[in-house]
Amino acid sequence: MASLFKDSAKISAYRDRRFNGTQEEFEQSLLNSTTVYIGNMSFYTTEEQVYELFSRAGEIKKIIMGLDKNSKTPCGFCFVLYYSREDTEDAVKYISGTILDDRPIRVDFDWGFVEGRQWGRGRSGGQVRDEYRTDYDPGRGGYGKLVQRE
Ligand code: GTA
Repeated sequence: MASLFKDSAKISAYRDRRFNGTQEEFEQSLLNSTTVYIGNMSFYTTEEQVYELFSRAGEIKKIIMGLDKNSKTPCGFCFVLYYSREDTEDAVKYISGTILDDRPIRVDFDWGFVEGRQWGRGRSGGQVRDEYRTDYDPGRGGYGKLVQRE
């Protein structure tokens, strides 16, 4: 069956500012990659839970948990690497928006894992979005870091 995901502009709204290449190379990577990014995870979700859910889409090569660069503890995202493109597309199609640890997770195509990408890029060590959040989210450390500093 022909792939439903032919146009990279439509398959991911995220642009990694640290991707070392042209826009065209970035888009090609998204279309061919066998890596997905999982967002909106609880800090308490384990690699075993991720494995259990994402192996429903196909055989997993590797899971890389996203970590706070200061505390080295999970900070609410991860990368799942599959062997096949079909399984990667199935993960985005069928698992995105499903509930893991009481939270709707977001599954996004990713250009590919390289060393260093497992660390949160926010000033406080976690993810950028957790710097600016103004809501109280007990699964992600309470209030956003800027609100906590006020
Ligand atoms: N494939 O959606 C994604 C994605 N995200 C959000 C992060 N990564 C992603 N990969 C894919 N799809 O390896 C990857 C990164 C990195 C790791 C940690 O996860 O490539 P990060 O989340 O700490 O930092 O990354 P990143 O990616 O640099 O964050 P970005 O794009 O600036 O902002 C993320 C969110 O924060 C967005 O929702 C944005 O709207 C919000 N945000 C950013 N700046 C502000 C601001 N000034 N005010 C309010 N909100 C802000």
